[in-house]
Amino acid sequence: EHKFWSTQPVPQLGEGPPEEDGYIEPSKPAEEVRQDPYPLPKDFEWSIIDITDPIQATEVHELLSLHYVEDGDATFRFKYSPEFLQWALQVPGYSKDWHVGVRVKSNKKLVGFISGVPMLLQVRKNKFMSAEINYLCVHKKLRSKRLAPLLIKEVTRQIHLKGIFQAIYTAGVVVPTPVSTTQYQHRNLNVTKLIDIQFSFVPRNMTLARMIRLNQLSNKPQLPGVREMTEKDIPQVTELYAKYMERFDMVPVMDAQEIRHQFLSGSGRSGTGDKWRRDGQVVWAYVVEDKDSHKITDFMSFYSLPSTVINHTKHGVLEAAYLHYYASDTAFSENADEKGTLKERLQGLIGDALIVANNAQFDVFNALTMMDNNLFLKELRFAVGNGFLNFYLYNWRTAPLAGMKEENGVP
Ligand code: YNC
Ligand code: MG
Repeated sequence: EHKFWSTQPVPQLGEGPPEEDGYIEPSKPAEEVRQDPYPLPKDFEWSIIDITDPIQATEVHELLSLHYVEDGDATFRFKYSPEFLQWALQVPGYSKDWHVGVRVKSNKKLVGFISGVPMLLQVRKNKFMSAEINYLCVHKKLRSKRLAPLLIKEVTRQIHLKGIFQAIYTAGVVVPTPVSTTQYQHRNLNVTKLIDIQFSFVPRNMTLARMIRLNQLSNKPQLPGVREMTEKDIPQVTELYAKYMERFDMVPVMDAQEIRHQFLSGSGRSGTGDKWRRDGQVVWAYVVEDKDSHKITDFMSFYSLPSTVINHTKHGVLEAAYLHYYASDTAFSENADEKGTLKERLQGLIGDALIVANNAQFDVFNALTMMDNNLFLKELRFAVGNGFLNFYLYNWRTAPLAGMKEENGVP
């Protein structure tokens, strides 16, 4: 069935849960890793991409803009900006060698890509270095020629050469074997445009006017003490992130430098301009500061990932914000009662994310059915989409992970 995946160190479909968590095949010393690149068909060549170079970042952007992930009926296609790709691929400790391109030999055109970045991952009781794999893409004219397995094997080789033998990745498609499956949820912001481009529909027994009114948001964030995150917040956010993430079974472990990168980098931050949006801004991060103690009690963030609206005359782009990390000390603070339950608190916190995103002119706010998101998705008027996102681990066995925290048992 799966000619490629059946040869790889991943749990095969139908395999039961393991007795114990652990690797599938052992690590090996760098000398025992294959030293030369896998051979490509004769018209193509490997090309390590220098993503710091704006020209090469633009080449990857252009490949993905035309050939990357589309929704089920080919109405929308992700349009990652060059700034986004630079942000996502230049995480602290990244290796240029893990940004692997395929070019046409004769004219050097970029026709294939895959990337890895390092990530310290905690899966249940185990913490290990891994590579996060993303942006696997092959030009539409070169599909079904088994180039994808070559890209995967080549990036795997590069990662092995750096002494890392586990990976994490997500995909809309099902291959052997998801460790967790989540669904996209969408919160309409610009209702009129979303209806125009047939992203959303006016339900029976509803009018456009009523739909607009129901989705109306305040013009300013509501939680007392909410403000944009700054450099000074990094130590407290790092600590709050670590503590909050203990609630979940699979999480990236981040030090202060990585927290800075995730929340305070991405172009446009140092620029002046619009309070809610700056040119080329990729990520938005807000904290809540307690007015008496000046402690950071909560934070939330989202990033900008537009999609091309395929074949639409009026609207070329869907401006989408995606929920990134968030945390609240309500989950474990002793006087949590004063602030209400975690459910109430997250509704306020993510509600403010919606307000900030709306002010920054996003059309829609997306989230996945994971983490504590079931505590606010329905109340904040998110609606289930038709896209799934499967999570995968390479060379690591663990029992299936729950998509979301159960509502029961949450303080
Ligand atoms: C996919 N998305 O099953 P079998 S997500 C994994 N993830 O193998 P060919 C995929 N495997 O079943 P095409 C996959 N898509 O025969 C396909 N496959 O064993 C498998 N689309 O290869 C597939 N981007 O070259 C089959 O297929 C084999 O020409 C077929 O190319 C596929 O980034 C693709 O959706 C996806 O650009 C490149 O369709 C192409 O169709 C395309 O004949 C649009 O390949 C864009 C798109 C994928 C987004 C993503 C995560 C990728 C993870 C890859 C796996 C990483 C493993 C860990 C490596 C590091 C290990 C360490 C240490
Ligand atoms: Mg192919």
